Formats: sequence, C-alpha cells, structure tokens
Amino acid sequence: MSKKRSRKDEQLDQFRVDDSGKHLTTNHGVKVSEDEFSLKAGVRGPSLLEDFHFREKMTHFDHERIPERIVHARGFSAHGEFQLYESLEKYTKADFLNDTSKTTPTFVRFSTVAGSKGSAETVRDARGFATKFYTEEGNYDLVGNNIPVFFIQDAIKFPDLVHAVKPEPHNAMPQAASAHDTFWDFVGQNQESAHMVMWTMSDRAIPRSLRMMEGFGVHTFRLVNNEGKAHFVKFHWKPVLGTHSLVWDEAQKINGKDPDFHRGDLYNSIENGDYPEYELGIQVIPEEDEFKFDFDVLDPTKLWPEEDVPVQIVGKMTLNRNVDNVFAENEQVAYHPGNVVPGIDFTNDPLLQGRLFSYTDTQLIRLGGPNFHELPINRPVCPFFNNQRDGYGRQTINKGQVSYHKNSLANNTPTPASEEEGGYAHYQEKVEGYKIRARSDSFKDHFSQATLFWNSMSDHEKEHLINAFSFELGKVESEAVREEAVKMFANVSLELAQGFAKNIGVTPPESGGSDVKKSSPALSQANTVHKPSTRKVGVILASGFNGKDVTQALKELSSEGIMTEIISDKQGMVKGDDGSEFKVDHTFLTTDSVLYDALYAVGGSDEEEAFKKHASHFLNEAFSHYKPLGATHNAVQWLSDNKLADHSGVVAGDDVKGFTEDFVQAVAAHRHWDRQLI
Ligand code: HDD
Repeated sequence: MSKKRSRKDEQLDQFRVDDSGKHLTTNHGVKVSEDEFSLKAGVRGPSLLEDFHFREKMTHFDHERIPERIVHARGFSAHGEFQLYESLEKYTKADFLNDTSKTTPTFVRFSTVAGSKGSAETVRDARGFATKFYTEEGNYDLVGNNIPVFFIQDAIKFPDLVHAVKPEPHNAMPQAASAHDTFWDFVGQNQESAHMVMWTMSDRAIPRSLRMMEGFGVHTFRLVNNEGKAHFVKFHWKPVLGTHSLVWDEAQKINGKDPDFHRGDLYNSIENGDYPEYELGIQVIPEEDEFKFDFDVLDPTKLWPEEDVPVQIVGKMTLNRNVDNVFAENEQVAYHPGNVVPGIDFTNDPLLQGRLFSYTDTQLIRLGGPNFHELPINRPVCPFFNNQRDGYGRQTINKGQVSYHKNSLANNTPTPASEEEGGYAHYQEKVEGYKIRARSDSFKDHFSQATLFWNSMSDHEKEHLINAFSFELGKVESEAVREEAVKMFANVSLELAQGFAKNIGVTPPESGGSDVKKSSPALSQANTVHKPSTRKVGVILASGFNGKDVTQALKELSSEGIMTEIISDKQGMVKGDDGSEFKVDHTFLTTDSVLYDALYAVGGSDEEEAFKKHASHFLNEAFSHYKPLGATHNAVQWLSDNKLADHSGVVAGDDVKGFTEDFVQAVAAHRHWDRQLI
C-alpha cells in the first residue's frame, strides 16, 4: 500500500480549513468580540436588527440542511485508491485500465436504499456501492449495488418502485423496511422483480460489514479499445475478506443498540489501518456472442453466471482514508452512471438509459444549481474547460470575452479534441427501429434466474430465505397481496413457496415449481473466503483473572488480526491475579453480544452472581446467532451451566495455545450454521 498522497488528496488541501487556535470572525472576516449575547437595547431590552453577527449566524443555521437523496439517503464514504494488476488494453482504451504504473484516487459511498438519512444501518435492503475514479482523463463513476440485478427492467418504473418501498404516504410507516403492503403489492404486480426479491430476501441484504460485501455495476456496459472494437462487460467488486452476513434477529437488535453499526465498522477499520480492500473483476462477452445466451444481455434483471462467463480479476481498490467532513464529502458527492471516460460506453439496457437522465436532474435540486461539479469532492483531478458559465454558487472565474463555440476572437478555443487527442467518441452502434413503448420478448422470462439463485443456496441459506419471506409477508395486512406473493414465488420454487405460505396463513400451493435445475456455486456465501482478520471478539473478564494465560491468549488473537474489546461489569481497569491490567472498553450495559463476531469468556476470581448472569446472557444470545464462543478458566463452567458446551463453534479449554488455535479457526468460520439443526 503506497503511502504517497493522491492527486485528489492534494487537490482537497486548498479547501481544507483548520480553525483551531484562530480568532472567531464573521463570514466577511470581521473579528467577533462576543458570541454568547445578542445586541440589545439595555440588558433586559429587545434585540437589535443591526446585530450583523447574530443575523449572519442565524441565517446560515436556518439554511444548513439540503434535501436528502430520494433513494440512498443514508450513506457513508471513504477515500481510496485503485491499482490495476494487468493492462486491459485489448478490451478498452481507458487510460486508468491500461497503465499498471498508475494509481487512481477513488471515493466510495456506501448506502442503504430505502431509509431516510438518519435511519438505522442494518436493515434488510440492497446496499449502494458507488465509486468515483478520479482518472487523468476525467471522472469515471461506477454507481452500483451489492446485488447484481435490479427490481425492474425499464427506468420508467423506478418512481413506482420507490414509492412502493418507501414509508406508506398516509402514515409515513414503516421506516427503512420493505416489510409492508405497498412493496409486496408492487412485487406481485410487477413480476420482473422476482429475481432481485430473491436477493433482498437472502442474507445478502443484511451484510455483516461494508467491508464484506460484493459490489456490482449491474448493467451491461461496453468496453471499447483503440481499434474501436467493443466488448460487453459487467463489473464486479470482490471483497478480499469474503462476503458475510448478519442473522436477521441480530440485525434488528443492532439497529437499536448501534444504529451506526456499518459506518462505525468502516470508519474504525480505516482508522486502525485495517484498510478495506476490494478486487475489481470483469466479465466480458464479445459483441458477436450477444445472442448466444438464454437471457438477454441488455436485461438488468439477469446476471451472467460466473461458471459460464468467468470473472477476470484485474485490479484492487483499497480504502485508506476517512473523510474530513461528512457533509462536505459524503453529502455533497454527486455520482452519475453517465460519467464515463473514453474506452467505457453504454448499452441499450432501458434501465441504464433512464438512469442517464435521472442523476443530473436529482443533483440539480439536491445541490441547488448547475455548479455542483465545482464542489471539492466532485472536481476532476484533470483540468476542465468549456463555455458553460454562471449559475448559483459559481466559483470559477472564467477570464476573457468569449464564452461560445465556434469563435474567431479566441482562436476557436477551447477546441474539441479529436479521438487521437483523447476526445470521447460515442461507440457507433447501428440502431434502427420503430418508435414503440413495449418490452422485448427476450426480457419476459422472470423466473429462471430466480430459480437458479434458489438452487445455488446452501440449506441454511434456503432456510433464511423462507424465514425472510415469512417475516416480510407476515407484516403484510392484505391477504390478497400475501396470496399473490405465494402464487408468484411458486414459479420460482415450490419448496420455497410452500415453506413460507404455511407461516403466513396462506394455503401452500400444490403445483408450480420450475424446470430449471442449474445452479451457480458462486452465488452462495457458503463458498466465500473465510479469514479471522479484523473480526471483533468481546473478551469477558472479571478481576482476578489468570493474567498470564489471558495476556498470552490476547496476544495470539491479535497476531491473527483479531480485534478484541474487554467487557466487564464496571468501567476502569480490570486486574489479573499476577498484577496485569486491562482497560475495560465496555460494560455489560454499554455494549451487547450482537455487536461482536464472537465472544471469549474468562471470568475471574472476583466474579459475583450478577456478573455470571450478565455473561450468560451474552453467551446465550451469541450462541443463538450461531457465533463462535470461546471459554477458558471459570467460564468453562458457565458453558456447561448454560448447556452451551460441546456444540460446533464452541471452544473450551485451559491450554491457551491449543485453545487459541481452535478458537481462531472457529472465528474464521464466521457462523456455525450446523447448530441450526439442533
Ligand atoms: Fe440509482 C442514487 C445505484 C437504478 C435514480 N443509485 C443511487 C446511488 C446508488 C445507485 C449507489 C447512490 C449514489 C450516492 O451514494 O450518492 N440505482 C443504482 C443501481 C441501479 C439504480 C445499481 C440499478 C441498476 N437509480 C436507478 C434508476 C433510477 C435511479 C432506474 C432512475 C431512473 N439513483 C437515482 C437517483 C439517485 C440515485 C434518484 C438518488 C441520489 C442520487 O441519484 O444522486 O438519481
């Protein structure tokens, strides 16, 4: 990881302000002598309009808020850099995908889709994964999600989809949830949503961490090389730590205990130097193979099975710097799938085509005018020149008499660049047809890939899906809407539809199902990477613990990259039997088992009954979420007392070396799903 500052970081320097140690002034630079009392006519008299400092301070405050994003309002960002592994010259002329000696600064914003700006983060939802590459040829935005397909096939339906999933308009409920009548009514009436709904009902919609989820460009884009030859492409981000999820009960509890769970995890990892990493992958289909598949490559409700079209890993993005100011960067960043650079082009995917209109339009209302490209976070790192002028908040001071093209007074500058000079030339796709409002027949198979997804799930993932459908539809009041959902998903899998129908008071269907037998192992999280590093383990210690053993165990866990937090009954220091001491990070009151990947319980000679009660509550809850549990010393007995011993992922023993080896493995496994069958 290079420590060199990126061009973007250097560019941001000119906008950074550090006011520590400075005098307070007005926005016009006048030093202020008093900031607690407004100017009055007499100490008990009325305030005076001439108090310019009060007026300015209050006016600015009154205007501090901007509209939140209509979707993806709740988000968090980080800076990073992208390093290419090998040149993609044969597919694209994009400079940042050609030259392996270059590092491209990036800015990523992760988000939930449905909730408001202040909503909780571990809700069931797709996650936005938007990346701005500040390339030397201009900004390239890959505005994707953590799910490779979308609910609808045509952008004209986007406002309907969003109205259906947002809180219902008559009572503004529920917040950040799809478990309500209007969403499921939309699903039943728009069956193209079947595939994406399978994903949002799966564990993918409750990621453990923003660092542990995949990203997808979703649409089919085009890569165009120097010879003008094009290939269809799908973009992927693959997290180096693997793709992992929470358990639904746990996710709901986290929303209460720590509604900032995901941003906290991302922020702290970066502060600790555990930089999140994602490899960039591409799937490529030559244009001449466009019609060789049993789906339409332009249909955004379809993925390209990785077993059929392998993902080539071509580079890596490392997120290595937190934002300085969440408003200036996270709120003001403006992404647009239409921000492309030479060598990357669009296709006729009707969802993508509509997106190309929507993003600029939304920034105009959200950021208040046409000059949002001048905001520090949105500026390209290369210079930009054109004849666009004026508008609210304009910062550039364009010199000269001329602001039009063509001109003779400024020697016809700024001049359009030829393709050889790096000018963007749209791919010359031949297009002909009648003007028509219709859907292509090749877009009409809504269920085969939904079944492919179901077939690819492991047993515990299938069970989670049935539970998620049961939960969501269980919250739907309309019986007709529930019945429609059962009928619809019987087309995907009879086992699935029967599985949740019985839980929601609908007669399970007797016929239905699908002929699709194919599965795609890459879709199951059971086949992802498993590593212990950056996992967070809560260590339950009471005073009088075995100092030597615990010190050694914590050292060994840390050498595997595991992060530990000491939990006890009181804040302050907790002392071991040999005088060793640890600072208590949290008490049973200020934390909760749902906030850890695993627990390591030790206890100590001074533990009281209440301590054991709290610790047992933590252990039982972690166990019910299939988490790894470790116990040594006094805590070994707690496991037996709570009937938690001798289960998969439960490691006990006093031989520290043997214990930590087994415990690290149990932690790396993430969750021990086989307990589900007990
Ligand atoms: Fe969108 C934001 C991703 C379909 C219209 N979208 C937005 C963001 C992401 C996506 C990650 C948040 C960007 C940020 O963090 O600031 N959107 C997607 C994906 C889609 C998709 C992967 C399907 C493949 N979106 C989509 C459609 C439309 C929009 C079909 C409208 C025609 N999306 C918007 C928007 C937003 C937005 C209203 C809200 C805030 C913003 O743009 O900047 O324009």
